[in-house]
Amino acid sequence: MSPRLVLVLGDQLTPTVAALRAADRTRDVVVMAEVAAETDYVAHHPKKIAFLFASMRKFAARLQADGWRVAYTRLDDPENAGSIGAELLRRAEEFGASEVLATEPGEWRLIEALRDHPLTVHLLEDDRFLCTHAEFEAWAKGRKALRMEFFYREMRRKTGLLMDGDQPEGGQWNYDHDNRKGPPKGLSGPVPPRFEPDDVTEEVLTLVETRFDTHFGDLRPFWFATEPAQADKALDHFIAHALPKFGDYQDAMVTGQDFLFHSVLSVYINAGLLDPLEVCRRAEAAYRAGDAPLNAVEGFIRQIIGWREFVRGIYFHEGPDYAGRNALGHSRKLPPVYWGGETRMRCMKEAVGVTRREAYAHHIQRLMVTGNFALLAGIDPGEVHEWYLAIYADAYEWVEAPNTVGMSQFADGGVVGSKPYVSSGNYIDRMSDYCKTCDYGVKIKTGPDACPFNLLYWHFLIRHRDRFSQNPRMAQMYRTWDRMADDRRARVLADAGVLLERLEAGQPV
Ligand code: FAD
Ligand code: DLZ
Ligand code: SF4
Repeated sequence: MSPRLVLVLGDQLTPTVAALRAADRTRDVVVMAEVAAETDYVAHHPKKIAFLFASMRKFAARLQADGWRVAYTRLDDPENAGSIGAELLRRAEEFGASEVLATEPGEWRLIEALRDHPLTVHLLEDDRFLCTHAEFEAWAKGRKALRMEFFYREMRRKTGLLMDGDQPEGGQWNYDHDNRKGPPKGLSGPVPPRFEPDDVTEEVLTLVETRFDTHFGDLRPFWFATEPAQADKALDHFIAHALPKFGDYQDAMVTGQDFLFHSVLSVYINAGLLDPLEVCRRAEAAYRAGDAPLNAVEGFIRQIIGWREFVRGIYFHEGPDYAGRNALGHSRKLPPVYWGGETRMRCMKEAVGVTRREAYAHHIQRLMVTGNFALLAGIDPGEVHEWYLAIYADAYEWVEAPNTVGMSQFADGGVVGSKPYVSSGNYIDRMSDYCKTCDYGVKIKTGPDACPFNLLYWHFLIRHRDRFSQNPRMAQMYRTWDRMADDRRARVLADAGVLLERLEAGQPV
């Protein structure tokens, strides 16, 4: 019997992934490939590429040790065919194979490439998620609006996580109202464990240093886990040191504190080094043992079995055109500040700074700083989407696009969220210490020193008045605007216009 090829992509590094489970190690050949088509379709952060290549190489070695035949192509292999599709063709010829077993990729782009491939590709559903495509469709059917909160309750029931019989632990499904604390002075969180690069990782770092030196982001110091045992240590460390405060300070932002009480586990979960359900079970065990409070553990579990599964469901439910949507018709170019360009805005400097250093920023930095600014300034959501997809180590389209195009930019017209996440500087001031050292004044509402969020907030609401003024959750803001004196309103809009012109001209703000 001729062998079949078993495709394992860079974010499918799970020994029990569907294609490996369906394969026969005495017959089939595992195909893994570092290819330019994947490294360059957006200019990924060098730390992300290094993390994936080092993890892929170690995963391949482990499969070989377990008795699999693995055809692994390195990026600098002279025979490298340059894309996943072309590598499959090359390996098919080499091994006399005509069929491929593949776990469904997390991007429509690759799904379509595999569906249209000249070899016979058997696409198997990726069952590393809690909710299957069929279950999501069944849940979504007949609903006017898809809302995370109701989906999340289904996932709690399905997994039994934090359940007390058929009731939610503690009597409430969601403890978010306890999770909105601003940071007290001097708040600092534990630093996630750092893993010294071994020889395999060092070799990758040298390769990435030479091949991707034009990509935005610092490669070194490189400290990510690149194998499951290390990722497991990172999980243990989070549960012991950060989880207890995760809830309280989930929305907080502090200068120089890159991680606060966040887990920094998405990079490992999304690539397959950690199992999401196991992560949740460990968090629940900490609660049951009395080591972490309910508001923290519920909040954390909600992010994983709620938001993470929900956005994935949306991505596949909405279809291949999703990432290209632009419901608000925004078209401005992404300004240089996103690539580290000069700025007077402390919050943007901090959020872009950690992104450059670590290929990471926590949720509120992504949503309420860089995302909020792009939305208020009317940046083309396609450009915003490409930025997030490129520069975060945890970014793959299935999770990044619904968060960016949907939650953050409202470019899906309200599929993910019922209202846009927009705020003036006030919110950032409440949740961070940034404004204290900013060149702009968060309390200043007009003029050259006015916080840009204050100006652009009103500009956004007014230019989209037709769409949002009837939204019950936004009506209050329109009433506030309507009560302002005419000359004040004219001044705000004129000053916002000046700011937008500066952005348009590529000048720093
Ligand atoms: P924690 O705060 O510790 O949260 C725990 C876990 O919950 C995360 O590891 C992650 O697996 C999950 N999670 C939390 N929020 C979300 C969410 N909204 N959607 C999906 N999973 C979530 N997350 C990604 O994994 N990849 C992305 O490309 C990505 N892009 C984003 C883009 C924008 C504009 C926004 C607003 C959010 C994005 N997120 C993305 C969601 C979230 O910001 C990250 O999952 C989180 O910051 C990862 O850091 P952490 O592991 O420390 O998370
Ligand atoms: C993100 C990425 C990068 C940078 N490089 C590779 C690669 O060389 N080979 C590979 O198999 N996968 C890579 N990936 C991950 C894929 O882009 C990812 O599997 C798809 O985007 C689907 O989620
Ligand atoms: Fe950001 Fe405005 Fe605060 Fe400055 S004043 S840090 S621009 S929110």
